Amino acid sequence: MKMSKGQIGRRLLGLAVAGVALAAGGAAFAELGQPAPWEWTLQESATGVMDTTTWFHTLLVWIITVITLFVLVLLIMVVVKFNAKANPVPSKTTHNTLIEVAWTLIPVLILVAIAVPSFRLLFQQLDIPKADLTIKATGKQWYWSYAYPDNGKFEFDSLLAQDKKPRLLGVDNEMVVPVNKVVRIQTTGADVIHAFAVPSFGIKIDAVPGRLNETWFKATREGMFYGQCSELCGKDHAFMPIVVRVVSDKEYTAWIEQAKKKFAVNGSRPTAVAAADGAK
Ligand SMILES: [Cu+2]
Repeated sequence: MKMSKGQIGRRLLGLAVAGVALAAGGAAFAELGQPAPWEWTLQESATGVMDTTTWFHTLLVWIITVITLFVLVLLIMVVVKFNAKANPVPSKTTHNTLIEVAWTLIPVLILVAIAVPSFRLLFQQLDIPKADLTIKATGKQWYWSYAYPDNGKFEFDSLLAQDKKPRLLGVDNEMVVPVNKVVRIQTTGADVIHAFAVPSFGIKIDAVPGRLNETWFKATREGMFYGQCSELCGKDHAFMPIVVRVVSDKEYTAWIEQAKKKFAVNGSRPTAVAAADGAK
């Protein structure tokens, strides 16, 4: 099939319009705290670290786009201007000092421009501020356990709840934290390596048996935030979601009181199991 120039132009225009529409609609696909159908951007941010991560990501996309287009233009120029047909008598040029200095210096400057915000983000992630609250998240085959050593000293299990929405992300007992407080997460694996990750908070850290890794977040808005185990850990790797419920100070205090009673003695083990243990 042969297309006329007009047809090709119209097709390209159609593609461009579709691209712009998709880009404009991208924000609509993103949902706070959870993935959305056809989402192709990062999940909406709920912490300072994720704000910086999102900003840095956008910066890199722009830099890489400009570089790619620039190289494309150079390639086209080479093909059109410097082919054998256009140059029956080849040029004998071998050096051009100005260009050589430029193509060494400019990439160095670009790398420095990337390195500065990159290190700033790394420090923001790794330099953990004074924590208001510590939670220990233990990855197990295949669920998470959360311990609150500060208040109440209780621990409970968090298992996938098939009947809850969003599908494959809901759990029976979610981690609950207060809004605008620095939460330090200490994580370890009870059996194999798992990874604790919540995209909206910009955190992802391995939970390694025999070792305590830590990370932190300060959620700036209330709501439900979903994540998943992010290290292939066995057959039910896909079925051990992470759910963090961010609530007000008042709600948090109330929850702590409730949780202390609910999880204090027997953890979240079914009553029958606990009773059997007691009978031994
Ligand atoms: Cu896992």
